[in-house]
Amino acid sequence: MTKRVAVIGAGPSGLAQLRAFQSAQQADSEIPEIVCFEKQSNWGGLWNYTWRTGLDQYGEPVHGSMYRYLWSNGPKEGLEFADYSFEEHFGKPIASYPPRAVLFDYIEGRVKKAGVRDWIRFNTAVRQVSFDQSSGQFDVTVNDLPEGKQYTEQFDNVIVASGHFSTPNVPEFKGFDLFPGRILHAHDFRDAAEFKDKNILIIGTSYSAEDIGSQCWKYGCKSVTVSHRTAAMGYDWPDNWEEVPLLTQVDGNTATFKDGTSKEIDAIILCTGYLHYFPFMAEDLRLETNNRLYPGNLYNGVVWEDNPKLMYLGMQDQWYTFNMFDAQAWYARDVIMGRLELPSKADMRADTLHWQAQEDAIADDYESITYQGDYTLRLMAMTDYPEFDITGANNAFFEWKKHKKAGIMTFRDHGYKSALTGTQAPAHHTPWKDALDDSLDVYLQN
Ligand code: FAD
Ligand code: NA7
Repeated sequence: MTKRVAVIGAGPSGLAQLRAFQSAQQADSEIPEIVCFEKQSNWGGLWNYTWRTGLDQYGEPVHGSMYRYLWSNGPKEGLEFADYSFEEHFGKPIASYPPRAVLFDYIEGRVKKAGVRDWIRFNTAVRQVSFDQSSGQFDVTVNDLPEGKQYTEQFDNVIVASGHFSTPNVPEFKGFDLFPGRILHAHDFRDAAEFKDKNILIIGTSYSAEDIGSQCWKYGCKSVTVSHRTAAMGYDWPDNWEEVPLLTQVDGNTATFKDGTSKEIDAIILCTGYLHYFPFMAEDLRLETNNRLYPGNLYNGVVWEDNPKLMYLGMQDQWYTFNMFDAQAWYARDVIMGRLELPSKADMRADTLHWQAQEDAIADDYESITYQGDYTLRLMAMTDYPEFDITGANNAFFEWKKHKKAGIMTFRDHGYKSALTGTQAPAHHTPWKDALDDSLDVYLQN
């Protein structure tokens, strides 16, 4: 009997898994039956933009956290699929920081070519996954949302690729209940134009804080104040930016910070990160971790050590994205197809603890990038995923870091060399700060 594999989510990680199996099939291997469950009506995960926030038309929590005008926050040379270059997709070299619509087009191009859309059951939310010891299979209960029908099927393997930047981490600060303006989490941020002429307060100092602040600045907010818990970002910000210590309270429109200073603000955007949240997984199968490079209990960052028939993709904090998900998906495929053997549970656990200790010893972002590059390389070396120049990709990230330091509002005007084709990306035709129309057509006019 053919094995059945369930993939949860058709974002970049889930699609990597479909492409991994399809590439084995293309090479004449017999592959398991693959069923991918996707709760949205289209593929692309976070890259499938939605205007919706809160609950969707079926009462499901909206997955999307992306906003209009989002451009890649790192160079595309760090995420390029090794089996499908940007040049192959667009038919010409393009600049290094594509807007969301351009990256969506690229993600979609590879899976359209692979012809795997029929493997996906769209509008289908996974509700419960449990393991039946007697049958040695998983029971996967799903809800066909438009039909309102719930059903359960059995699978030999389950691959969770449902992402972890969707369920917001929402702290509360004193005075929020009486604040007269809007308070939202980055997950619900959609259009910077809403904050034109407003004084905004951002809490947090990571990607969302930096990029949502930059978006609001680009589209005409009056001022940006960024409040940090641990340390300021320290970039050379425009004149109407200020970095301040952690918020202690708001009183009307007045925000007060840990150093006793205060400011008048109109809106508060919590860029305070996300939770790894998998309520549909039985407790003994549920990954619980903070946002880190090497989550626990996952051998090689993928295999659930307590039950290796279960895998998780893309659960790491991310410098590398699409190509790392690919390396994981090819690895998961080969474990499922019996091409790779796993060590004992004790050895898997010891290996994970070893890599977590290495992660804990990382001193700075450069080491962090190298660590994740090395991890991706280790996985790639175990499968037939096409090798690419990881050192070259690391270098693109290193240059990106330096360009950010040199100019936080100009770093996206730089181009890098593809680690795949060696092609140097052209500069975009318009500086990022002036490129208000970031549609696919306009972006590709270079
Ligand atoms: P996701 O893209 O989150 O996809 C998960 C999929 O699973 C979704 O389609 C969802 O609908 C589905 N799903 C979830 N739960 C269920 C369920 N119960 N049943 C069925 N389906 C389900 N990365 C970059 O490389 N560059 C960037 O510039 C960049 N910008 C980002 C900006 C923001 C605001 C955020 C939040 C993330 C950004 N990322 C960026 C990182 C992002 O995590 C990855 O690019 C990528 O989208 C992760 O892919 P994924 O498939 O693991 O998860
Ligand atoms: P991250 O990268 O997980 O960062 C979360 C930020 O939120 C980080 O600066 C935290 O500060 C801060 N945080 C978390 N909780 C609090 C509280 N209670 N108070 C103050 N500050 C807090 O999330 P992002 O949304 O920025 O990025 C996620 C992905 O989206 C990323 O991969 C990008 O590709 C886009 P800390 O440093 O811990 O003090």
